[in-house]
Amino acid sequence: MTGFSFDHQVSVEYKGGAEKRRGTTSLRQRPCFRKSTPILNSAKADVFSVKEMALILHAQKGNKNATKAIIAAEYSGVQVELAPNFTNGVSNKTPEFIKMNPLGKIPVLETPDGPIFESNAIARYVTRVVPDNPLYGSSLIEYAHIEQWIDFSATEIDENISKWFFPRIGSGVFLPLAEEAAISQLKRSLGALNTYLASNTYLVGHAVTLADIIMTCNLLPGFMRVMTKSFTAEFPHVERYFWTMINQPNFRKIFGEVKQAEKVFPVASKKPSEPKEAAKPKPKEELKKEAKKEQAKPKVDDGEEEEQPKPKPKNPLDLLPPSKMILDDWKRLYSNTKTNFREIAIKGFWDMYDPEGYSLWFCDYKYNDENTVSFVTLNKVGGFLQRMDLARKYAFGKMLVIGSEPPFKVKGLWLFRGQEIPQFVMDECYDMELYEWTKVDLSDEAQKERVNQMIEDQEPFEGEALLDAKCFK
Ligand SMILES: N[C@@H](CCC(=O)N[C@@H](CS)C(=O)NCC(=O)O)C(=O)O
Repeated sequence: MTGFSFDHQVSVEYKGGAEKRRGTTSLRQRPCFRKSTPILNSAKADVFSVKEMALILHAQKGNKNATKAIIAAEYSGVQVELAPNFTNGVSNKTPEFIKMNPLGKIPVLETPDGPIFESNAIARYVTRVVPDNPLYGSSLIEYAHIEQWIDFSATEIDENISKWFFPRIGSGVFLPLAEEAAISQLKRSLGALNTYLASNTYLVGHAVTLADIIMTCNLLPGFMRVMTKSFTAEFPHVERYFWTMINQPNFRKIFGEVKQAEKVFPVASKKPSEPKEAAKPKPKEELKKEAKKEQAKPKVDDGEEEEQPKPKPKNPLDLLPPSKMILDDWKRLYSNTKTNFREIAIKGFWDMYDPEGYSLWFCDYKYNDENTVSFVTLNKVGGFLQRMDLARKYAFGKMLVIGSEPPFKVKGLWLFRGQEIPQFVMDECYDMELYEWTKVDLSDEAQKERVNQMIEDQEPFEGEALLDAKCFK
């Protein structure tokens, strides 16, 4: 996987004692380190030698994973020096590097007792070089909680941000459904983190620990590349936490000024997920030539096996008994009716409606009191409709943003193929769980009338003005 680097003006090379020794890359050759020094439980002299000498970190400047150890070193007073002239994609493919990390991934830390790979392990080592380092807590339970949040940030935050961001920059295959799933998981994790941070300034105890350093480094690519303000607004405590951490002097020194993404990083032009046009069979000779070319191509350096396109499974909704209602006919009628909407479009809707083949649903946003800013609320609804793109063949929807003053209420009406909300929509569109869903009871005339009013976006709606009405068709 390609690394995330941030641009900053601050050098992360560590000076002090290390400055004089730049150019020497093997700590093992240095006289003040004994081989197999048991650093963690060692006599103080050994610990001091690590503090006085620079540990060599093999990574390019700005590598997000490497910064975990660099910031931990800043807090701990440990010297960490970047290996000179490190070039991503070159230095980490040399036999010397592969000996240190068989995967050839960055970062690697050289210690007097041998190399360490995996950035969290490296950051732990740098922290534990200092006995009783407060970054690692002051009791067994604090230590356990620090480990808990480090694991959470790796598996719930970093993992999902990476699945969102990396395919967009061409590292890995971009698959819209996979992205939706990653975003949905990320939202769930950020929601949990947000709840925790509502009553906690830091992840553990009352000061910065290694858990905060790793969490912040993992959140950084998200905030800088894909998580725009309209996305993070839903997690105000995570926002407050992130900006507090990023503005701590030890972070600022490394990251400089961080700016939040104004738009989600666009997908690189190559779209491997799109089905290719049915190609004519090619002559054998041409196929052979292509196979040769394919072998000669340099492999993408993400270390992953290339995914083979799989035949698309049929959507279960296509297997339902045919319906007399043709969704496109309804959508066309809706779009083309400019006057006498009640008489033409609404009447037409009920004439076409097939209660066996379709179902109608009201939705009600669960967190209306958070809709305090009009454009954020509108963006939220707009994003929802965009993400519903996957259901275009099977759904029609109307979303109302209600009220002339904040907090705005968001309510909607949806027509879905089948008798239930389609499972793939529930699974793939994370917005679904932000709404309360109620099936329309067609035997209740009041509910039918509410359907009419929503389709028509009649104003006032339930006694209030409409800020906006958006249609999904
Ligand atoms: N889990 C590893 C991830 C390391 C990683 O993915 N490194 C990227 C750069 S940030 C890399 O070396 N990519 C090159 C490759 O995949 O060959 C860690 O935290 O250290």
